[in-house]
Amino acid sequence: MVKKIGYLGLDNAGKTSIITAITKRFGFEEEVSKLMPTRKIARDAFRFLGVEFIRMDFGGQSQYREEYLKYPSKYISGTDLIYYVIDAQDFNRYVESIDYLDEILLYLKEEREYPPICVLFHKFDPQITKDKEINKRILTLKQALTRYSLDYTIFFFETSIYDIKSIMDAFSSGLSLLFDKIEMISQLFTEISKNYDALLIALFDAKGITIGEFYRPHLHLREKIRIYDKYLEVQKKIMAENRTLLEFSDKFDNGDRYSGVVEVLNFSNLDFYLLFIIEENSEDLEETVQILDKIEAAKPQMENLILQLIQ
Ligand SMILES: Nc1nc2c(ncn2[C@@H]2O[C@H](COP(=O)(O)OP(=O)(O)O)[C@@H](O)[C@H]2O)c(=O)[nH]1
Ligand SMILES: [Mg+2]
Repeated sequence: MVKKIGYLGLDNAGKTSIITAITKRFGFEEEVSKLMPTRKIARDAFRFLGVEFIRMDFGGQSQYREEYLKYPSKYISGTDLIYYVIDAQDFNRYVESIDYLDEILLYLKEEREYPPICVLFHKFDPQITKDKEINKRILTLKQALTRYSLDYTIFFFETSIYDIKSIMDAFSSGLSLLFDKIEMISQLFTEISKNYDALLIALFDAKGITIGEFYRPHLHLREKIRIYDKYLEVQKKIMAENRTLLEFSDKFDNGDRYSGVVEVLNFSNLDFYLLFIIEENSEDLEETVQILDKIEAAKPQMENLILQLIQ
């Protein structure tokens, strides 16, 4: 069964930029800077865990919005997952945006359709994440939106195209809602992490969608982003050089070093990328190498879970 994903929100909210960032993951800045307003609905397809998805980017100009709401059964019905994008910087249009969401959900409720809704407070750029005003405004919006949580599973994310991790996290979290057993992967990683004192264990599909992850509690966002950027670099290298494994070592801003390994796993002709990160023991580098080797022992279990997930 093909699943349908809808990106909805006002014009200029950033929907097409988000989709472009997800599709490209690196080097999308130039393309994003040249985007034109989306005309009506732009569709594309992708596969995740063996399932085919149709992604619909609903142009948000008022004339299109009116059209979708006039013929909702033609446009909005049958969506399995909705990403609703709000330009968090555009305070003046918050009300307009909520009204639009309101109408969409009103229609869906009448039809007894209850897709999960991911609300993205977008353009939450790195340099304004600490800004009091925007945080206060977003919080107020979230409070207003909780009224939908009686009927809908609704999740909130702060995203920015200047933080690709925030985009991929929101996307992956949304998709994971459509796969029953997917949380077993993260649970397994939590178990494994106890044996190796890992900083991070993550599994991505070839397109960079997170299938499961474990982070050591209290690992700072700054460090997560640092590791993710490094991962993207390593994945790119693996693909360019046709490798199946790459070990690397890097340091955080505070000087602490970490070591990691990315391994390509292949099941049912699909490639998966396993990322494993530990702190480096500077006195005993041999120990670090041994731990990275030991992660191999956990692979059969992981393989088993992944095979259950692929549809
Ligand atoms: N500051 C900032 N601008 C963004 C971000 N995402 C998109 N934009 C800009 O917002 C504008 C509208 O983006 P677009 O993707 O076309 O919006 P759409 O109408 O919802 O598809 C463009 O000028 C983008 O460059 C973001 O995360 N931060
Ligand atoms: Mg657009």
